[in-house]
Amino acid sequence: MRQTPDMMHASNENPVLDNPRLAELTSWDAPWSGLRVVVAGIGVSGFAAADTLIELGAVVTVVDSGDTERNRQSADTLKIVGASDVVLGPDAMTSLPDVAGERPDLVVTSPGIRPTHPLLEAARAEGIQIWGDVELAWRVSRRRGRRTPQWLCITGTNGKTTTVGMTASILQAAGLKAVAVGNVGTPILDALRDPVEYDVLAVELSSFQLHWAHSVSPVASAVLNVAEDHVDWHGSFENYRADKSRVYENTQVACVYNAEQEGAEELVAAADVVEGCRAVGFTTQHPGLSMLGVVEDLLVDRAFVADRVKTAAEIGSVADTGEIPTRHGVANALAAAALARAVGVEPEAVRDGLRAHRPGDHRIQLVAETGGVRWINDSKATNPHAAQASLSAFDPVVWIAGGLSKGVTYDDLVRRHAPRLKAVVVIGTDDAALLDSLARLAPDVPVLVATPRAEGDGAPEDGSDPADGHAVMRRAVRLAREQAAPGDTVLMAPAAASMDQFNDYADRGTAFTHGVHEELGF
Ligand code: UMA
Repeated sequence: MRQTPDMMHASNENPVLDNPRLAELTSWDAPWSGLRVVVAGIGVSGFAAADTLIELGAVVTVVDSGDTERNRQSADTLKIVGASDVVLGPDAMTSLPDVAGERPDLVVTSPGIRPTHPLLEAARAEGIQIWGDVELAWRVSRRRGRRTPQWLCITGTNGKTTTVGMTASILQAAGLKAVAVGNVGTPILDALRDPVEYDVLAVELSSFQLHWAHSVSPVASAVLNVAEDHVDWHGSFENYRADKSRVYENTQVACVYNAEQEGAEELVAAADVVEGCRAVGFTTQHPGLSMLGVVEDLLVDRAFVADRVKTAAEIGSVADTGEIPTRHGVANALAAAALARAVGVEPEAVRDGLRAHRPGDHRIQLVAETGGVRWINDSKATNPHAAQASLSAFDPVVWIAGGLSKGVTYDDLVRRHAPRLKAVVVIGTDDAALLDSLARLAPDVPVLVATPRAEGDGAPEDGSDPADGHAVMRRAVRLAREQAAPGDTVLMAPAAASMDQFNDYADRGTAFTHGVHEELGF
C-alpha cells in the first residue's frame, strides 16, 4: 500500500488542492457562505446537496433536464428555502449556467449524469471543480457541537445493498447509533442533518459516486467484487474498475478485499492510505492470516484478534447469513463483519447483527413453493455477475432473463450455466445479445421469448405493447410454468437493467411476484 498522511488526496481529473477557496471547506463550520454552486440534477442526491448548500449559506443554482411533476415540486421547495435559481427542461443543461450573474466556484453533480455531459465538460474546460454529493457530505461531516460519525464505505458490482444493511445491523447490535446510507437510497447528507447524532455511517457507494468523491477518508472500506457493469457510463471496464478502487483512498484502519477474486488485493496495494492502515481479506474458504473466512460451518476472524497466527475468533455461522444461505451471502456477511470489527465491534455483536438482518425485497426472495417448484425473485440481479451468483445456487433452473444490457456481454454467464438450464424465458426489449449468446453457447436449451415481437417497424399484430413489462412478465411466468417440473427452480434473475419495460428493478420484482401469485392462483 502506498501510504500518505495527507488526507486531502487529489484526484487526477479534479485536483482538490489547487483551489484555496475550496480547500478550506472541510467542515460544516467552514466559510461556505457566498460560495457560488451549480447543482446538476434535482433527484434524490441533487435535492439533498442543494438543500444542504442553501442551509450553509451558499448561492445555489439548480439545473435538471427533466421537467417532470416531481422535479417541479422539488424546485418549488428549493426556491422557498432560498435557491438562487432552479431551471428545468431540455435546455437547462446544455451549457454551464452562471450563478447570480457570475461564474460558479463549484459544480455538484448527480451520479446519473455522465462525465461526458456537456455541462460537466464545460466546467472542466473552465477549471471549475466537480464534486458529487458524497464529497460534499464528507466536507460537512465534521460539525461543531455534534458527534462526528465514522464512515465505513462499501462498493462492489453486487451485494452492496445487502452488505451495508448487514453492517448497519451489526453496528446496531453492538449498541452503536448506525444507519445505512448512500446509494442504498438515503443520501449521506440527510443522515448528517438528522437530529440523531450517528456514531457510524455504513455508506454504500456506486462507481458513479466514487468518481466524484475526492477527499473521503473512511475508517474502513471494502470492494466486494468487480465485474463488468455500467460500461456505458464509464466508457470502459478499466475506468469502472478504477473508480471502484477509489473507495480505498485515504482509508484509515482497514482496506477489506475479496481474497477469492483475482487482482482484488492489488487494488488495495495501489491505494494511497493513511499510515498504519491494514489490508484485510475475506474468503468463503479457510482464512489465511489477516483474513475472515469459513471453517466448517463457522464464520471466523483471523484479522482482528490479538494473536493472528495461533488464534481465530468465532463471529457467527453460515446459517446466520440468510434464510437461503448462498456463497455470495456468506462473502457479504464476512465483509460486513470485517468493517464492523475495524471499529471495534465484538464477535457476539457480529453474530447477533447478522441474525437480526432482514434482506431487502427482490434479492433471492422465495415468492412461492408449490407442486415441488420454487419460484425465486432476484430482480436485483441487474448485471451478469449478480445473476451468476444466484444461478450458482440452484439446479435445475428455468431462468427468466433479459432487459437493458448496458453494453455488457452474456457469453461467460451462459457458457458457465448452460448445464443447469432447463429452459430460458427471455424478457426485455433489448434481447439480441442474450439470444445470440444462448443460440451459440446453449444450443440445446429451449428458449422462449415473452416480449411480443414488433412487425417490421410497427407494433405487434395482436396490439400488445412490448414495453408493457407487467404483461410481459405475466406471459413469462406462464411460459416458465409450462417448462418447470417438480424439483426445479424458476429463477427471475435478469442479468440486465429493467428500465425498458419497468420503472426500476423493484417494479420488475413486483410484476414477477404478482404474476406468480395470479398464475398459480394464490
Ligand atoms: N438528470 C439530468 N441529466 C442527465 C441525467 C440525469 O438532468 O444526464 C436528472 C434527471 O432528470 C433526474 C436526476 O438527474 O431528475 C436524477 O439524478 P440521478 O439519476 O443521479 O439519481 P438520484 O435521484 O440523485 O439518485 C442517486 C442514485 N442514482 C443513480 O446512481 C442513477 C441512486 O441510486 C441513489 O440511491 C441516490 O442517488 C442516493 O444516493 C440508484 C441506482 O440505480 C438506486 N444506482 C445504481 C446502481 O445501484 O446500480 C448506480
